[in-house]
Amino acid sequence: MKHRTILWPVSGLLAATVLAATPLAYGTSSTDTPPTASSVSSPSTAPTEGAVMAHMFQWPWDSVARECTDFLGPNGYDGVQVSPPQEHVVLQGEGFPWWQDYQPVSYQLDSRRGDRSDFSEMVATCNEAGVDIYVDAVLNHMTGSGSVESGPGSAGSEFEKYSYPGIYENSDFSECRADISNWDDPDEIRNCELLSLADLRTGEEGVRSTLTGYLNDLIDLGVAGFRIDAAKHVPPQDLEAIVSRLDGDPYVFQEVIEDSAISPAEYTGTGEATDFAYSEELSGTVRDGSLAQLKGINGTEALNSDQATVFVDNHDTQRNDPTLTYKDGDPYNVATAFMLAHPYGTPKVMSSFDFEDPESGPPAASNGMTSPANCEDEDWVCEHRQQPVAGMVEFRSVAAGSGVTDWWDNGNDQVAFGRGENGFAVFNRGADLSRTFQTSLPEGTYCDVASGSVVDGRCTGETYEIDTGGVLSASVASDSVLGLHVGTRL
Ligand code: ARE
Ligand code: CA
Repeated sequence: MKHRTILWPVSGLLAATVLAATPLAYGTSSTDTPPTASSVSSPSTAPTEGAVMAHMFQWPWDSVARECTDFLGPNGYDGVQVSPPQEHVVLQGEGFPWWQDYQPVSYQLDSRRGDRSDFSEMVATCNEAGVDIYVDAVLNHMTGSGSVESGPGSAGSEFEKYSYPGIYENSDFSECRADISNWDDPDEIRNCELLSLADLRTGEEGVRSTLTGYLNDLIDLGVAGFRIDAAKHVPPQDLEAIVSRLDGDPYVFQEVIEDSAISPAEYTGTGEATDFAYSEELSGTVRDGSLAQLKGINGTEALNSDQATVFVDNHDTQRNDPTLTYKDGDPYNVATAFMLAHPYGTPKVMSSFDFEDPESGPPAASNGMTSPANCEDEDWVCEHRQQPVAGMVEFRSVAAGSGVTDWWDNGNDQVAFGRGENGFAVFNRGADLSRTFQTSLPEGTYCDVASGSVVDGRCTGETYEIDTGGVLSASVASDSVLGLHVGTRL
């Protein structure tokens, strides 16, 4: 895997020292660990093992910057996926739906979330807080057919479908000008139109260099990586050609929804791929309460752990699929905490705006500019701040390098497992649970990170004792989580 730095297992003591000294961030622990494995390059921007990103869906740039400083950095989040920053269509007649942003008009950084200088300041502020920025990059297409088929876009540019003055002309778009209809045919999926969106000829040199120019401009501003939107609809060799020309070694993860025609494995030469099978299995199993079935969960067969980007829900599935979301409350937090505790994939925590209508956009001014986001405002859900979620971010980092140990389950709706000497967690979708667990943790008093954190040397949540034999006696309420790790041994 080219885009991943494998770090040496961090011992509990060392991890605790690192935690005490600095907020967790990409690269901060690399100076304290032996060299990276020789089979991979060592890009400074790639996530370390144990890294966690948050998807700050539709958050404006100023607000992301503040959240990086106030919460994401101090709580150990390593990166943020931000919504598309490029100029997009403005669909006033439809009430500025969130999805207008996925119809690029130009690559000027001027969107409903702010302009180029707001974007650039956000990147700098987040980087300062130890948080990387990953941009949702829409490379497959430009605008579609719909209520608005001509400009101006969010930066004022004029356009029509297949004509974007100074950027692309008619001949830059695929010959097929019809929607994908045969989803068993990879050529159609890649060379016809997804949702009527003008499909770029990504095999063409001019198109490739325009896309590379856009991404390199973002890298120049300090962006550390990209989510490649609709990657399944771009031939893998085209993405490989585009990404190979990028400056530095950005972290790349590609949105590929496995189907009968296309496997995410076709994309792993370029970066990670989204693991939708993992999401379905985790979300479905936790929803049904059958947690014991999660033993050994490892997502789609086509991807290894270090090739997979994992999540409980994303901005599409939370609207369209029978998946757990913030609307499910505690069980949703159990699912997210499990994902963070379990060593598979690179996890992404969803952070949403509250919605009833799946089409509606985030809170906005009358001109369509997104209103500031903050976690005191109930329009913004802030899943990333929920204690069982936020607390497990640090757990994942401390546990990096240790596999699953001491697995226990009741055959049904209660499970527990450790991460060697570094951590131990319990997940309960059943009745209140009281019992003893065998762990591999060193003796001591621990702060439960699912219920609180250590502030000025004191635990704001529950504390638990581990005896000399590693035994833990614990009570874990229904639909809750317990998380102990050596970074919060008191
Ligand atoms: C909107 C309207 C359309 C209209 C279009 C153009 O809804 O009716 O034709 O505009 O005017 C988002 C929204 C879309 C929106 C689009 C552009 O979700 O509703 O269209 O923005 O504004 C497939 C792709 C996958 C894609 C999903 C949505 O493979 O890549 O469809 N996901 C990404 C993003 C989306 C985004 C886009 C791509 C477009 O995450 O948010 O769309 O940039 C099976 C198949 C999958 C298929 C899935 C869902 O699982 O295997 O391939 O995903 O069903 O249909
Ligand atoms: Ca395409």
